[in-house]
Amino acid sequence: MIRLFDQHEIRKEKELNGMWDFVREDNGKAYRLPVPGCWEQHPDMLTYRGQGTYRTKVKVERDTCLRLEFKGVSHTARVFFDGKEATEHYNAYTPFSAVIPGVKAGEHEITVWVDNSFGEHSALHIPNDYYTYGGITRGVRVQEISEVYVERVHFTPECRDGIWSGKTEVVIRNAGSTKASFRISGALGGTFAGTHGENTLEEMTGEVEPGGETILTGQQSFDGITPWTPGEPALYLLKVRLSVDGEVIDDLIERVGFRTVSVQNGHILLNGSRIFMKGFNRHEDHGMCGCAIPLQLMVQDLDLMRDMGANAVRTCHYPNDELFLDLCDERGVLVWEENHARGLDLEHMMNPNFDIQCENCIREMIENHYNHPSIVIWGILNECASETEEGRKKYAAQYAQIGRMDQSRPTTSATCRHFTDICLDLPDVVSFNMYSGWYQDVEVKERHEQEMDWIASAGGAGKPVIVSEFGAAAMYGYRDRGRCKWSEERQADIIRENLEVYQKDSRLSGVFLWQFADCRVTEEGGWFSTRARSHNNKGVVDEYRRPKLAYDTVREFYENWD
Ligand code: ADA
Repeated sequence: MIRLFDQHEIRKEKELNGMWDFVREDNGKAYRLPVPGCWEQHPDMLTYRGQGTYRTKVKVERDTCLRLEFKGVSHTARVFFDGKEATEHYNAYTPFSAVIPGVKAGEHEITVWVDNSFGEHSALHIPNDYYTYGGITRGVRVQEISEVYVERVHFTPECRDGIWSGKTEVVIRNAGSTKASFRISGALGGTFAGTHGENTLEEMTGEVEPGGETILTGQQSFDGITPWTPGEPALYLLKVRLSVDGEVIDDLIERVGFRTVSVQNGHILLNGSRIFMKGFNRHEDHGMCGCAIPLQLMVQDLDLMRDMGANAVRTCHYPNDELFLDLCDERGVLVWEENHARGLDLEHMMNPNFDIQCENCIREMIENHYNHPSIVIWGILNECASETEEGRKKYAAQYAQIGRMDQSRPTTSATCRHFTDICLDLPDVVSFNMYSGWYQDVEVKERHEQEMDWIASAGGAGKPVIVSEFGAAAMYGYRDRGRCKWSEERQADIIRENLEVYQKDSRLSGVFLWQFADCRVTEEGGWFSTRARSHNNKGVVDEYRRPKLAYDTVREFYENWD
């Protein structure tokens, strides 16, 4: 399963999830591997870092134009169709596609060369305090499209005096060789839970040059709308149809929610009402399947977070699988989604590939995830070099890119450059990571007040503030009546001491515990190579989702946060 709802009634598509042929590049050994999946799941490849090639066949019933879509390949892919290169892509965490016109009926081969190696070529996937797996790690689908087709639909809800309206932006592409005139029609139908009367979209017409794209934008009000809120996450299917010469030749269905997000007087507002995010940081990582997490285990994660009283999740430190975002939309979970970057100092940020790899990640994240009502804030550059002038230029450029693409959500970035950060004036929301009681043996409240005073003096005055990370480590199953560090008791104590302070601070707009589950880290290089078990052990559940004592501590606070 790639999405929780069908995205087409006209366009034919087929998921290519299943068993693919795979050959390791280092030793030529052949395997049959599941897609989606991580090659580290196979006992021969537990720590394999390198390259390999996946192969599968597709059968096409009629001459057509094909669109291949990959939701995630870790971390670099080169895609070939019948041996001819169709596209390439860097970054495990964003979707990409290839359009192949003029495909004849019959059987064809799709080949995907995959690389998860580190080096100068990779500015974002580097040895880090999480693991870069290898493989086709998210869903794959093949679609038969017309040469003139719907590339993307973005929906921006607005509310004035209680009347809901929306801007619908439709991108039409032309993979053919002749100019085409087209018509757009559509409707906004029934909520996820039930059915309201259909709101018909106002029709639009346009032309698109061969090899080009045309963007049409419509704005209209809608009747009988139920807003999307955490308590009642009403969703609507937005169906767009494309006609040429009077014939409907393509369509695209998106699922949207009517909600607005804004910042005002130091708070974050959803539909004009203040929200407080009680959240977890969650890596896409699981002891059973690495980063290729299936729906069942995504559901379990959200059930456990909800059981602890959480209402938010931060996709640390990269864009997440859309299937997970679909679940958050349906459950009313608030999402902080961020581009791919963790702890990159200035030397890493000056890698010649850094700017373009970040720019592509942000563009693909927003282009593909724009319509998810659960995403209420865009984050960038977790703990990167925001204390330097050169770093500031890059932060500013990335916030500007987000501003050009999406004015409907606030921005933030989690800093650890305490007292030295020179970028707090740039985002809409200021966020900081603080490990009082774990990395710093300090009095929590005193250190928190110092941080809040500094933020107000260093460009953050009047802005909402989020504690984006706090927590402590514990080895699952290690109990100690002395409550020593690494025991479950001490982890629960430190989390309690932090939550006691944050719960009393009405200035805050959210707290995100580090972290939901233990996750695998990279052994090569860096301070994290000393991590016990080659895992980041700060989860309140371990990598198999077995709860530690802190589970109940978090629940005690999150369930009773007024
Ligand atoms: C940082 C970082 C996290 C994780 C954490 C830790 O705040 O943002 O990714 O590495 O520290 O566990 O030390």
